[in-house]
Amino acid sequence: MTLVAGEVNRQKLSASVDVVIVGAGFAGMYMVHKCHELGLSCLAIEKGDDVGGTWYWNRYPGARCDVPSLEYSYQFSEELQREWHWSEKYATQPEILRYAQHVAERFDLKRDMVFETTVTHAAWNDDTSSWCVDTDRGDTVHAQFLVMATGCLSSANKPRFPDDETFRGEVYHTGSWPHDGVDFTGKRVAVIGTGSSGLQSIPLIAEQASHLTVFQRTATYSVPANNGPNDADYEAKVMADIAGFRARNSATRSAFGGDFPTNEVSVFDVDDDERHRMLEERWDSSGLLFLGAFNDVLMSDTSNEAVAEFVREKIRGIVKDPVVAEKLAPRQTIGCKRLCLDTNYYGTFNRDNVTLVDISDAPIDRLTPNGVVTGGVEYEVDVIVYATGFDAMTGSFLKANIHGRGGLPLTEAWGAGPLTYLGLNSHGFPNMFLVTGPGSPSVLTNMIVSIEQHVNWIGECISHMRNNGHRIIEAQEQAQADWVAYVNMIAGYTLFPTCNSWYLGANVPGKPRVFMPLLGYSDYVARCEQVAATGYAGFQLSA
Ligand code: N01
Repeated sequence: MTLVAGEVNRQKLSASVDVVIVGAGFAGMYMVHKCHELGLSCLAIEKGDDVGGTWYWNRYPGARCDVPSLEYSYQFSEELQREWHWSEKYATQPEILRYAQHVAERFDLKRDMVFETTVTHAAWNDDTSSWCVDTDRGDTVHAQFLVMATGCLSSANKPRFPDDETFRGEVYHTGSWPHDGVDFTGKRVAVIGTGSSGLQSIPLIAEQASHLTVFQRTATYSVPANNGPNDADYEAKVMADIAGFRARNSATRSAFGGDFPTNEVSVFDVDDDERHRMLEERWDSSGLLFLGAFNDVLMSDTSNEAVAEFVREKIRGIVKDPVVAEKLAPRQTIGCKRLCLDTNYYGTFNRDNVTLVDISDAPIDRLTPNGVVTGGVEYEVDVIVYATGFDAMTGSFLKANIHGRGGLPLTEAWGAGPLTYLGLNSHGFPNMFLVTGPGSPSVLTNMIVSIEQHVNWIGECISHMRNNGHRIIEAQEQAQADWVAYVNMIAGYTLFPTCNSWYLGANVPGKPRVFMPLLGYSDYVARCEQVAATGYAGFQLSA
């Protein structure tokens, strides 16, 4: 057990602090730092045995970030930015985890963290105006503020299949990977799921396994990562004006890629040759910003289809077997589900030891002791890898068993979908802040930028409360209703609601179908600043 924080911190679990923070990923870490800056006592409670959050759990082969490493890092400390060097354009999971550990050591964050501890219940007490937080170790800690820094993609979605308990082989989920890794050498492996995690792991598993069978329910659009070592000249240029670089990125809709803005031209403003040239240019170098080749890709069906067909043609060019290529060619709106970045994903299906099983029409019927049955065929395997994603954005909040005013369970308050104001607080849950909660741009942005913006806002809000004699803050019901309507209205202008994405909760059976993130980072930041500047309009502040 690596209880680096030591038993001293454990004693705090029976005490009172100003702020309890749930989670020690990038959000929880920065929240601890913010509390230190503001002189607030705090305690972060983390299930894992170290910091890192999503990068602690997702250790599957090939795991790496799809936002360029020079952007996927904290910006609160100039020194930190200058002293850390990323080795590749897109950082690997181990390197990002090392970065998280470095930050925790450098800013002495672990002195206010406890590990290997799970929050099992959090309840607001109206009499004391404080939160009472219980853990699986039997501790209870009291705090004025509860900050949920649990991450948007941290509650694994592991679908159940009939007779799945009978399978005799090894079973893994990409979002909860063994720390010692998995050796697939000589094994027959099944991967279920072809989202980002599947696409990153499939090429590497195929290199090791004796045979890999990929079960695909929905084909996925992916563009080449074109990864490689970080260019030292480019890094030097960025560092020469790091503040300007960060400001340009923060001024965009997604909080990254400020130096490669969306071309302000529609797909059909240019002729076929020019369109093709522009898409080729982005295909070769832009990663997720491929979709920024034109400004209406996610606004117009016909524009979207032109771009989608370009990618399908690429797939047909890469995959030698035309039947397999057609199965891999997605049909839904491009960008509606998160676009993926890959290294040799489609090409992996040219290997003799890889089979693609399309389960779009015939779902997995059941598991047997020896493998997976679909369409009446049993595929015998030694290992099953679930790359089936997450109960995104709400899963980890709801799992924490939170009860607000009058004992109101969060599961009930959010029964028809998450309700928040600014994605930061929910009516009925005073003094509870959500970091990158539903209703904020979160997963549609560079997450670290959004995390810092939220933590900064929360820190300023707490300071304001302290300076003005307020003890309680809570979103007003009407402001929250208006905000939820606004988030939906913005999504409704786009093609985002047209497919079964996890943004809509459509990947989890029974989850309410609601578009959860807000589109548009820079406008959102302006709104948050305006709310703060007008004395926290839309919130009820009381003594
Ligand atoms: O999960 P996903 P993920 N039977 O939900 C399939 C971030 N991320 O872990 O599309 C059969 O995207 C499901 O099928 P369908 C990133 O934001 C980032 O890959 O629902 N199949 C889908 O193919 C990403 O978007 C990085 O029809 C089932 C797959 O499982 C998010 O995390 C890396 C099924 C799940 O795909 C989630 O990615 C990794 C069932 N019952 C992740 N249930 C980078 O930074 C689900 N599926 C690069």
